[in-house]
Amino acid sequence: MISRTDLRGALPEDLRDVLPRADLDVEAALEKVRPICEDVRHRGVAALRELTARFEGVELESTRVPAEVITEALAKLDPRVRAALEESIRRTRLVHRDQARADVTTQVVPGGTVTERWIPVDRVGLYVPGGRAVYPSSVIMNVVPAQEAGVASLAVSSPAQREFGGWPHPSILAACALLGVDEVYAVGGAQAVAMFAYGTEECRPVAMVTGPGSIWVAAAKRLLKGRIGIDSEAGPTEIAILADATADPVHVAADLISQAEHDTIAAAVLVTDSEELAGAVERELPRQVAATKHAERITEALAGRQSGILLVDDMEAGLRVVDAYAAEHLEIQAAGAAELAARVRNAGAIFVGSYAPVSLGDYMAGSNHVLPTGGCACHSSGLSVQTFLRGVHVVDYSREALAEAAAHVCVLADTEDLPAHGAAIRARFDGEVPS
Ligand code: HSO
Ligand code: ZN
Repeated sequence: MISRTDLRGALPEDLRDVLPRADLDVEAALEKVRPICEDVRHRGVAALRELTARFEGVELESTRVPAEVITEALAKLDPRVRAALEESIRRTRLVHRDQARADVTTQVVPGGTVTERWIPVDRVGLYVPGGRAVYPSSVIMNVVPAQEAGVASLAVSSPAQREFGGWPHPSILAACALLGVDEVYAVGGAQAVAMFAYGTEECRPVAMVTGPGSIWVAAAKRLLKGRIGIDSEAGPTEIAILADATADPVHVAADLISQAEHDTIAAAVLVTDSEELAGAVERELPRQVAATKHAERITEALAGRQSGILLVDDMEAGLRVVDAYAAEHLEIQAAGAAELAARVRNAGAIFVGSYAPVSLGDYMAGSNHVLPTGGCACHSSGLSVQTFLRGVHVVDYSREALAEAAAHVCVLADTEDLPAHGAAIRARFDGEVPS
């Protein structure tokens, strides 16, 4: 059901060759989404209507979801689901509120200061997938950090669904209502990203698009990056577990399965120095998979080349492997889990010990679940308040403070053969370099 690779003995210098990884070809998808984005750019709502009819089989009256459809979705929401969403919002807000950045002023010289001012992005478009993956929890994970950052204008887009009157899934709409988001569009895939980037007759353009999605959404984000800001490209879900002989194989198997449940190309990786645990997990997986609702999908994900059990000599080697893998989610189920976790350098989020499974983080830990995948955790972070802020340097120097810097500026300007730079300084001192 899951492959096993023995990495005991000397680990290769470049671990990337031996790590399980799907090859997701976003580049190839670019060529397919380019004409879609161009079409939306030039024909706006007419293009969106045609694309929605083609891909979703829905004839849209308008791309914007009417207010009463959103209100009704909340009114009909199962009270248990409502309570869980509200508690998730509360916890996520607690964590993200603490991420607020204070402006910092540095006095560089007397009379010369630089202030870093944090300014929220003005308008953000949040993409929420539909189809098989209908995640109201992802609405929370996108909206809360944007709101806590102070983003003034927020729009959500999610695919039109035939079985729900042509509007996005009601649980998505209800989550929007709970979060106070009333600008929602029934547009999915690459065309939603293009709608946000270029704007249409019904949707003002945004400065930034965030949120997970299919390979088409990832490709559209890559294509339109620059025109719009994006969060990191979200690929299929990944879980890596670093575990030793003390880990409970029942927990380990359950957690691998939990993320494999997302997608046939989701990745589930166990890194362990215990042959016994590896064997126990191998025996446990089929037993648990057989009892799950999405057994077929999970089996395919576990058996895929992106998943596997990696046997290492010890936890030191394990740390090297998980750092090279840079998982979206990394669980540490081992003795001294907190100490090991403190030494990890590359992971989207780290889950410490037996009682912090990824599923908790997906819904209720307060942490964010929109995280870098595909190894991007070595250079990027998950969604946070910071994602939606820009740090702007505000430079304020007095005449005296400029005079004091003038000679150095002029020397460097001459060194770079940019004499007009120096002249701009001298112009303030009657053409002379003040001494
Ligand atoms: N594990 C997914 C998020 C999610 N799980 C949503 C359940 N619903 C990516 O972090
Ligand atoms: Zn999940």
